[in-house]
Amino acid sequence: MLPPPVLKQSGLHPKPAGLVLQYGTAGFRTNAKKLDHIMFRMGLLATLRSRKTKATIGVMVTASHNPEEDNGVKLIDPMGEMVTPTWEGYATQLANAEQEDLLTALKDVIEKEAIDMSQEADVFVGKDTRSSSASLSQAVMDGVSALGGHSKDYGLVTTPQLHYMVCCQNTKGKYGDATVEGYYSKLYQAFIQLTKSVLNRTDDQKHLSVDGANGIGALKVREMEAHLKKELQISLFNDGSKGKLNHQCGADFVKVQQKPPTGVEMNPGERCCSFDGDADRIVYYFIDSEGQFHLLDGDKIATLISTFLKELLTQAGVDLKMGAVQTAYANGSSTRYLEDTMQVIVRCTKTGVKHLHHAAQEFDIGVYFEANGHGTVLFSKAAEEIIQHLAEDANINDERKRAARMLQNTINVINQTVGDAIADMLLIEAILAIKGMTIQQWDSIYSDLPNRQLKVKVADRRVIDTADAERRAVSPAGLQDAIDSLVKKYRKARSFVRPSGTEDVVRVYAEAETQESADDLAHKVSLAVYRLAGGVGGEPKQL
Ligand code: G16
Repeated sequence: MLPPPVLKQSGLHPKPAGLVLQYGTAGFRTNAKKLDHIMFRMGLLATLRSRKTKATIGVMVTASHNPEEDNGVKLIDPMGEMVTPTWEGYATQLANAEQEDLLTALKDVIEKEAIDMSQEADVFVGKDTRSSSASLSQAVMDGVSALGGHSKDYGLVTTPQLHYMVCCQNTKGKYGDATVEGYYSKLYQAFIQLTKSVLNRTDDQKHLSVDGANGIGALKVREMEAHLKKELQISLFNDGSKGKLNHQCGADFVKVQQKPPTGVEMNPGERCCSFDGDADRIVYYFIDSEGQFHLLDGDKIATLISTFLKELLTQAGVDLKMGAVQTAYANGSSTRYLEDTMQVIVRCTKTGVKHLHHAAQEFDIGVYFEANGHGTVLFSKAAEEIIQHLAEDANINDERKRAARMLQNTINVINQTVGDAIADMLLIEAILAIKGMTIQQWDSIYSDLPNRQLKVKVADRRVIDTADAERRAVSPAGLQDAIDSLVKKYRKARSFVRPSGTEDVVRVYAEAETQESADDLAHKVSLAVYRLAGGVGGEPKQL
């Protein structure tokens, strides 16, 4: 029942005996040298998933924020969302089957899912700019063809662009045109519609500095610039022409280090933003007249977008249930602002957009953002229909109609399949223009509690198990008690630890009333992790 090429082809992409990899926060991710067999096998799996769903599946070769020498793979389900948990399990089984057991592992999935192997299979493949991505994406396509599927190679695209293509294809064009050109034109038109009523914007107001992290986002911003017809004037830095991917730049660096990236010219008060390595995250920042750095992360973005949407809903006179979804990393001030001041329902999920996306689907309008800048807005089908109906209603006043049309354009500018740095950037720029708001005014909506993120190396990070959306460590024994007693020593403090699903580290987060307290707490919690969870490479040092 399995086509003969599978065995032969898999021999060309052999698994190193004994190598075990876990499906992490966003797929498999490790040093690129260990990934050839994984890519081939994910090509096989995507082909099966396509047959099962009778739809096109996406495979993106990227390690996003990780260093250049790493790579990884993200699997995209028919509506552009992350692949379902059951299939993550199959991915792990296939990835870790020894060479001689691969056919059995494949047959097992085929049987469990009752897959009709005569069904057509289509897989869209994309890759980031890493030097290893070309051969690894070829390995994915080899996997697809070994099982008799068809692959379409989109080449260099951002992760969200590939999510978008998959969704367009499976909605038969309803979501948009499944081409890069179609993507730009949908986003651009919505952006222009949103901002067209804002008159007399100066060139300074239209200007934005973008740090492309020396990755795919930089290439795509260049491509899109022509479409923007100077309505947004971008100065692009870290465009990949000389610097190294994600090195001292990019959204993850800026967020974790809480400082500007290298290579970006910053003038006081000017808006700047950073993408990550596959352009699915964005953070904003500026320096003030005293040279102090201000970060506007995913939490501030969620607040800005939620405020905008809530105002439009009121103006349109429509009652839709709006909620915000965050993770444990969300700054305590942002949660308080959303709940107490904005009266928005807030949910907390585990790290990973797949979890946030799922929780956001419970609302008519779900705004989800991780503090690291990964997020988007989801509109339920019913909400979209209500908004469309209002926008076309001849019997409502101009103010309501205008607000309904703005909501429609917001739906069109945002990428509802996944967090998207380019789409989020256009929405943020449009909101700031419409509200006539400077980045300083946006920043002053609420003040972040000082916070610190650290990484601790341990022998096996799986010894740490968490509960309550990763806010409590249930193992190893004694760790949570140690964290609790440390937290009690600081005002307005909170801390948690969790194993990363993309890097071989344990992540530590702490926030407190002052930066000194947050730094001290993070350091002491890191020491507790090191001592109780098998730290390696020397005790963490005081900051
Ligand atoms: C991925 C996920 C994000 C997650 C991040 C860090 O981002 O898509 O949801 O926040 O990894 O995860 P962890 O803390 O488990 O390492 P990206 O942009 O690297 O794909």
